Amino acid sequence: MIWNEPMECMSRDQMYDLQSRRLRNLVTRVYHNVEFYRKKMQILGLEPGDINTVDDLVKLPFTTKQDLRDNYPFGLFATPKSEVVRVHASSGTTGKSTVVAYTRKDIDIFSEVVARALSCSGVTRNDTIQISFGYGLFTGGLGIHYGAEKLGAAVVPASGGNTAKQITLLQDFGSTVLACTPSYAAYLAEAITEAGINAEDLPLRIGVFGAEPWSQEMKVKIENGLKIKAYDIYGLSEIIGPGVANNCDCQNGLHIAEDHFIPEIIDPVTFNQLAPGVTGELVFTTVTKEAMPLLRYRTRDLSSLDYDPCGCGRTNVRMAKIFGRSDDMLIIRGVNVFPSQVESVLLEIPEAKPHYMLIVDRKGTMDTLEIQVEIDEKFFSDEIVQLNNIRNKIKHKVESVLGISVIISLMEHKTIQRSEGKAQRVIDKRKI
Ligand code: DLL
Repeated sequence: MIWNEPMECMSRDQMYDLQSRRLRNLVTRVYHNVEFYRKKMQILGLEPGDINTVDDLVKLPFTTKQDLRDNYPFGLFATPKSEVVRVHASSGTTGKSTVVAYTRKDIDIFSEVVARALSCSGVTRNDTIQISFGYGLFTGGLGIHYGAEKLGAAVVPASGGNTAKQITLLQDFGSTVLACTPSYAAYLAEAITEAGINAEDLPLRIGVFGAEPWSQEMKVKIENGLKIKAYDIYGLSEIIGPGVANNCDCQNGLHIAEDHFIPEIIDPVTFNQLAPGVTGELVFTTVTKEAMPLLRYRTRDLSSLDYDPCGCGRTNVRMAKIFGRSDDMLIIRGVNVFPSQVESVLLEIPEAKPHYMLIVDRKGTMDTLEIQVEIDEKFFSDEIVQLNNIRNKIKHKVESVLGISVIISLMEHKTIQRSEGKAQRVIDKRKI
């Protein structure tokens, strides 16, 4: 079902007009209400009247995570604090966390875009959705919660962790939809099998997974393990949280809620806009948010845009599945390596389980990449020859894709830490 047909299926011309109108309104609001934006625009010699259509976006300054940090906690608010009804924050592995805020209308928009995203994944009011994203400052739990309620589904607010309890809830409450990170879904699939439960006996039918990059091969492993159809939900706290974009049944990219978030793809070095189909950094301008709207926010996520009509009937632009962030990219002996590339190769190998770690180090002047990967118990053996064969097979495949030599360490069942939220899959000892 298409949740909001007028907004999701309008003509491209109508979308252009709507976005342009909303953009004009946004620029006027931030110019008058946020000193940070007024100053940035003044430096560029810009006044609100200079921005008339979406084509004028390129004149506007970018906003970065550093800008949010510099204005920590509340410096970018565009409304009085009394209008704010909720705040979220991202933990941030480096530096201070970034804070985001919502007015009541912002929460309505958040719920609306999540309801759309869930509908896009085939979720209906007849479903029971188990939300195993963390509840708290992270936007995953509460964000999906409000959207699922708006849709009318029955919400089981399980939050993250406590895997035994999650399985009991899946069984006893008959959850038909699971929302969590893909790495946790892979862990749950394994735990269900270990508990002697046949996934086919569970009513679960749909998975809504996101908050971290995951490969097509990981999707297949999870779908087979849980006997469900999996959908990709994308978002980031700075823009609103989950629900910025979602796959439809055609599974050919994620439709962006572009009446609220205008996307651009830029070259991260020249900052020029890139044409549809070309991969670059995703940038969003939030045209309807009240408390903390952002102009041209640089996400660091790498994707491309596709404006071609989609078989599902939605006309909203699609972004390609994110394969990584520019800051996730490892440079090993001068070669660019994305963890998701390694994941794709590993999970094509039947003996490999979806649990792995990349350990980057430096011996002398030489970078090294060790890939630790768990092997399915069925294939683990006391015979060194057999293990060597598996190791060589993996090494050969990975090296032919990455173009650099790697060290493969086969790991026994459960020796790699399982994740309940976003997985941490890289240890770069060069930085320690
Ligand atoms: O992860 C919001 C979210 C919650 C999205 C639940 C989906 C589901 P942050 O913690 O601010 O917000 O992290 C945002 O996570 O810039 C991407 O790098 C990454 N990310 C989010 N969704 C996806 C996805 C939430 N579907 C950052 N595929 C983003 C790949 C994703 N990466």
